[in-house]
Amino acid sequence: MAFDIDMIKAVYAKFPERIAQARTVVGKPLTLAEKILYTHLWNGQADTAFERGADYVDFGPDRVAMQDATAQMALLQFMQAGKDKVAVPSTAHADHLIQAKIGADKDLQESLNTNNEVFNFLSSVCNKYGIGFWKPGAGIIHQVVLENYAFPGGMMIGTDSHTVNAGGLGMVAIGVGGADAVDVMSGMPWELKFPKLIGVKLTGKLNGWASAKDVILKVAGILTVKGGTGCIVEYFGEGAQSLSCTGKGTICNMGAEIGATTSTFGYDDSMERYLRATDRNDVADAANAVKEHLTGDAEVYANPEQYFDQVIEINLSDLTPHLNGPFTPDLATPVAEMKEKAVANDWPLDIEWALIGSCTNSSYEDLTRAASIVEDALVKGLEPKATLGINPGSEQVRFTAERDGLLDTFNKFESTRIFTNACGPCIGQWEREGAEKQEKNSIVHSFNRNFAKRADGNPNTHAFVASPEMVAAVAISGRLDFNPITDSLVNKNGESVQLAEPTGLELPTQGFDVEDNGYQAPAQDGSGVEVVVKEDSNRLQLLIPFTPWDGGNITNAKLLIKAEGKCTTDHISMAGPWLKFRGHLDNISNNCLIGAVNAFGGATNSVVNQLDGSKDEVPNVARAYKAAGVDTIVVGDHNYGEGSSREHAAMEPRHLGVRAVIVKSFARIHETNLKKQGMLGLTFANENDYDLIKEDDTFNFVDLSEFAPNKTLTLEVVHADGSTDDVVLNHTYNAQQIDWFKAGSALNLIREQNA
Ligand code: MIC
Ligand code: SF4
Repeated sequence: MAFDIDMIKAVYAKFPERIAQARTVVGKPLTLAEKILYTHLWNGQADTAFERGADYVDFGPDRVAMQDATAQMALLQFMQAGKDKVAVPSTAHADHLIQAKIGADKDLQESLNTNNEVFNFLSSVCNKYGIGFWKPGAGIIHQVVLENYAFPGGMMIGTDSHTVNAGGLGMVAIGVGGADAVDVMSGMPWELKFPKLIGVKLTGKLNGWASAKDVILKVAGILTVKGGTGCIVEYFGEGAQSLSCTGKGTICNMGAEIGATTSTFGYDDSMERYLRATDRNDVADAANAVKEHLTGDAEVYANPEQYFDQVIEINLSDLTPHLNGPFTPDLATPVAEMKEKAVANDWPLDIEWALIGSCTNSSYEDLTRAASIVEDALVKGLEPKATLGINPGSEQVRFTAERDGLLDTFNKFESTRIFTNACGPCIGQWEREGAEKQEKNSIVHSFNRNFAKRADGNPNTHAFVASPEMVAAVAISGRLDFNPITDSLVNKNGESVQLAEPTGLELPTQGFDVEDNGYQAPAQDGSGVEVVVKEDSNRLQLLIPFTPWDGGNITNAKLLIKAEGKCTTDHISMAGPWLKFRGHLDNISNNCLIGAVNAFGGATNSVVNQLDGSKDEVPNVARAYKAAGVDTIVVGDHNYGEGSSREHAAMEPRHLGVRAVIVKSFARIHETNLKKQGMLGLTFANENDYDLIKEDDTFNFVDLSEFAPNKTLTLEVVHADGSTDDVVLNHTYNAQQIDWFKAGSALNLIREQNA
């Protein structure tokens, strides 16, 4: 039986009427994304058609998901909201804080020892406020959500950018910062700019070495890391229906890498099979009863150009495996072209590590396809040249894979390491031997992100993203440029052999099984539960509200850093070793912008303190300005804040005295996080004005008292020689968001309202 089945039935009960009404106001057939959005309006029935990409709309999501590294901050904020219980079903998942080093059991025990305080905090907060808690080892948030909570036609938000994974089960699931989660858990509306819609028509059928992963690797190559910004991507067509449910999850998951608000697929047989296999006949039956509402209207899919803002068509029959990278997930290379491209770019060809896992590709099907390659290699007398590391997605997947002999197969390669059911190397929780030497090297993995330093902290590790079966093939060959379709390998008898095409099982033939899934249900009445945050803790710190706006202009501000090129949330607030401070704002602020490249000189974590001319690390300089009462600004390039939902990337600069972040363009979640935390997130009206900003400039806002929706702001830039430039700045704040700025943060406003 499914969790929260009554809630799901109640959602479906509203569908027929609300969708009919939405079709009337919109005046044409509806896409699936529109159906889900219009059925989840905070105000109930639609009475107006929203302008895509323009109107801010209040929604009422059905549920909230959080993971340990973001839940700490989300729940510290929720504790300030003055509520006794969460308003919608919510869960927290302990998955990010477990390091991969020796192997599952030892690593998990080590994590329990070192993160005990945080896990206890999460467990007790969840217990107190009615939140389901998935304990360390239970699995990666998005696999656990897909297995237990996602449902076709539902709307969910989650404090992790890959919440979008649940689109594989036909949801509109959106990654957000913790402050957004606090809104929904407090019973308030959740606001989103009505997204634009991209339709991806899939024809044909995957064959040979091509997999669902290659669909999104290709889409990423077409749309780039910012091509999906502000959009929902809806997949449809006979090709879409031919994909497994977890394969659809993989595609939706990596929609985060093109900046998409989310991605989704219409309800179909593959989803029904998955629901039934994961013990949710009740959800499948309920979904079947409203089936026509859980997919786009037929007219839409017949003439997509008339209904979507952009349409892409991919023929799955022609798709070949890809490797995306290094350093960015949109640098797509068909495997057949890798030889030439790698040599031309001087990418290291030898591979030492090949990693399978992450929320993107850790399903049962993924493991079976990768295992089929290993099995074939064993039969053909091949030994792996690289080490295979595997993180199963959930305890249910791991237990079943063990029962069915898949883990044994992987372990037949002596070097294989089976790590915990957790994020592990995907988020830098990987004690890779020798990484500190910072040698230039390449790795392949089935994860989604491959930003510099992300997996092992080494800036010279070139990480390439591929399907699990390709990762297995690369592990065996030890070569980045190995093309399993054409290349042969020499086995231990000196014979030349070729790997067979992968085969896999969509779902376990004997069904899933698990002994202890790692779930902790919350107390019925949590009022007596005590939540402990020790005053001297270096892991957890109660939040002190940010200072409200004083009504004046920000003047005499200094430049903390002008970041050049890619500046993702990994650059702004690095993960890996810093994850341990995610519940302690002051401590984690010591990683603020340490990965950003200084436009003046190209170094990282080295900026000039204009007060005394010295050079120091970014957080130190920020603290020096703050101590001297000098405001600061940060300047950045395109797609600033790409990647994660971590609101630390907004809270840290806020905590350290940064008042405005001014960039060429923002990634969606980060821009919202800045607004929520009472910061000014602004964009250059004229992109070239980025070039005007000098290291020793002084900045004066001149018209902040007139801060209003749809009205530009002006920044006076005073150069060291006394000359000035007026820079026009755009923003996307609506009236309520301006109130957040005025109050010092969105949370300050909630607190005022609940007082
Ligand atoms: C990631 O993949 O970058 C993370 C770690 O899951 C983040 C969340 C975080 O920073 O805690 C994300 O994707 O939102
Ligand atoms: Fe975890 Fe990696 Fe997925 Fe983020 S992308 S949730 S770190 S597995």
